[in-house]
Amino acid sequence: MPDCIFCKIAGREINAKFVYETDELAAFQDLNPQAPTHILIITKKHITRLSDCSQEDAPLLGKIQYAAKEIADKAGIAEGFRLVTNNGRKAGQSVDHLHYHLLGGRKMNWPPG
Ligand code: DGP
Repeated sequence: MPDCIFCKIAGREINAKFVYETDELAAFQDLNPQAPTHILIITKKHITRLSDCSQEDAPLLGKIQYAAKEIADKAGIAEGFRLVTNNGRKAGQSVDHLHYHLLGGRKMNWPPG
């Protein structure tokens, strides 16, 4: 998608601090961190939000979970982290490209608000 920030990051047109990459996924540090560790995991394929994925995307969605585990291990937060996607404006989504926030390094409260 030409005007998508995260497509541009995945295509290395915009700089980001990458921590993980495969053919299908990329992960980089959030510009506005909400925790000592705050990493965004994105699909390289442009999917606007989780609600817009199709059944054929299910294996890709599973790979995001495994990537989160690997990144959390490497970041030293395996004992306590949160993986969350904001789906739609009402849930706080501001960038219209599927992404998961991997947060850790501090106590996470519940409910999240
Ligand atoms: P959300 O509100 O769930 O759509 O999260 C979007 C996140 O993306 C937010 O935490 C800030 C981050 N973000 C926005 N623009 C950029 C950018 O250009 N670079 C990086 N690294 N993060 C960005």
